[in-house]
Amino acid sequence: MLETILSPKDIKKLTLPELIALAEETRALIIETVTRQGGHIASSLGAVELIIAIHYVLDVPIDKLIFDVGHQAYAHKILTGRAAGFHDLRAEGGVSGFPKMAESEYDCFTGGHASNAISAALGMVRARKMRGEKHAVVALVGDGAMTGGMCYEALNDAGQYAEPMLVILNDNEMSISKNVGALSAYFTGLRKNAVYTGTKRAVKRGLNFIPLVGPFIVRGVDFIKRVIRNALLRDQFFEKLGFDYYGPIDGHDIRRLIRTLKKVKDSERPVLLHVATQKGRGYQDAEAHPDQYHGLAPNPLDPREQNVRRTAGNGELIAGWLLEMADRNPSIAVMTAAMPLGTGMTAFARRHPRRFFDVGIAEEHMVTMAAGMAAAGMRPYIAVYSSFLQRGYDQLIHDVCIANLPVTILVDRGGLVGADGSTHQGVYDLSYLRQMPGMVVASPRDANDLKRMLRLSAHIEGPMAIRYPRDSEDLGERFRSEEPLKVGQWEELAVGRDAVILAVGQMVPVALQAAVELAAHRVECGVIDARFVKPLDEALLKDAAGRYPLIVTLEENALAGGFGSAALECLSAWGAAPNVLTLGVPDRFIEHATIERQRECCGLNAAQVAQAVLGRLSAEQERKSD
Ligand SMILES: Cc1ncc(C[n+]2csc(CCOP(=O)(O)OP(=O)(O)O)c2C)c(N)n1
Repeated sequence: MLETILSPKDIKKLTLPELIALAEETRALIIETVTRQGGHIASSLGAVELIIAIHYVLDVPIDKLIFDVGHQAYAHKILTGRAAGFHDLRAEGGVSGFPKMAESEYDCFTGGHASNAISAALGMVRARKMRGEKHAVVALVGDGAMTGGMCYEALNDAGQYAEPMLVILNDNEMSISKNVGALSAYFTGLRKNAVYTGTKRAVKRGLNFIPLVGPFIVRGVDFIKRVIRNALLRDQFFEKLGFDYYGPIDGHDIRRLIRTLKKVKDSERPVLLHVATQKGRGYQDAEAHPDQYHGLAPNPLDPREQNVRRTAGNGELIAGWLLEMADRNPSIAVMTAAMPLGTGMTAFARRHPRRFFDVGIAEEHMVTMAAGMAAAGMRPYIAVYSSFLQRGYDQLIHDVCIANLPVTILVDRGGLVGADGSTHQGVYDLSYLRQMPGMVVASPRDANDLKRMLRLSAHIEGPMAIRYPRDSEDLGERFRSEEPLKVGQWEELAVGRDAVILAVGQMVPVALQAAVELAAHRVECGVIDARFVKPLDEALLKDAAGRYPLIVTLEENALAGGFGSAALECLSAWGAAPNVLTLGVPDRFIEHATIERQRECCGLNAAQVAQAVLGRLSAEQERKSD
């Protein structure tokens, strides 16, 4: 049937049994594709019927459908003309893992980060009014995303604006892990209310069977139901915010979804429709372990195996060291914004449950909460992905740095991230973190250095960020050391003569490899591990500027404002003018592909770095001979 669905218009022609069959086919395609390509399987499986019903009732793309995060939108992609290309999901040049305006007219807003859909929807509602248009605007938001403060800023604003818009709360009681917080408990309470709704439905069905008078009684019951509903719901949270609340309804019952959506679609007021779904629906393993099946890495083999692999990485290593540090130091506490699994912190949470906090998808709150903790004498560690830490920029400056509080930020997924693509790249952190006075910014070349940085963090009397990728290359015995690190101290790993590469973090192995390749061209290239992006090792930089005719900076971070800029700023302050080549992520968004390919697109693999150095050296030679 999928082959006949070229656009949502084709869905509207289907009968209920056909819609149910379509859901099964869509689900099968998602399972088949994602277990091969990787991606957000459990969230997408939970939203299949909901998305079919939405497309059945609404008229997308005239009506606007905005997905929060967008990781649950695979069925939407499949049903909006992208089924044939779906096999390439998240691969280079293939369908993106998130809604993308550049990819399809059916994706009216680009997604990836959580809790922004209601704001975007309200923007569209206001645009609709100003432009005198008429169409529906729908935001589909998960209960996990509803732990993010932006949702409430938007609801507060939308409620008083009182223009029609529909917020669908897709409640599966899960964020990536079990959802947290008082509001999550409140939603669960509402779901339990469904018993009340279900009882009424059963009574109504029974009454309809009574000859002649039955239907009249039913109408009377409908009236009473409305009265009871209003009485019960009048003091509810969403109603107070200015939204009419409907639900909860079963998010896998297409008939019910269609009926309800038809009812609320033409409402003259803001409506919140609460839909109960099951994460991972239809895929046994994912239903049983929705957290582990939230996102899968590409694997043509067995998804279960990769889940074992999923938790191993720098985050897990850090959690192991940190829990030992916390055994000895009762001031250490760890927090995460809905990412205990991804950041590897579950082991810490198990060992020190009273000193571990999952705050929900609330990075801004988390940073300031850590500041509060530090101000009250604790040593908080924040475990966060680089791209999500962007949410806490002001809080870092205002709440952490100005008071110089000892908050350590474990910046995971620093650098290029692969299949998640442009919304998740961790390539801005070195730039924005190094702007902040007092912040120590460190990035380890391998796991051994990561451990040394973590140890150092315990002795720093101010904020420190340790930035690392999910996995680091093992550089082997030769580069291993247990010696305590000193803030701002770099290390010269290879001495050369013609050029030196100052490399940061995961670029150190690349620099070492590039130096080997350059040696084959009879270029003697030194390598310095610039493990502190702030403060710089000014003494070694000055020394290198005196010894080497060419200084190359190498980072998996935006060139704009990154480590290369820091080195140039320093050199220009001294009035020294050596030949400098800065290599890093260019000034454009890097789309989904493997990390290797993304590196190549940025000119950052070892062969390309070697070529760039050769190019610059020969250009220099030509200039001199002119
Ligand atoms: C700002 C931000 N922080 C963290 C994440 C990582 N993340 C992606 S999905 C998700 C959970 C979302 O839960 P929910 O909205 O309930 O959707 P579900 O997966 O349950 O369908 C999280 C924490 C993110 N995308 N954006």
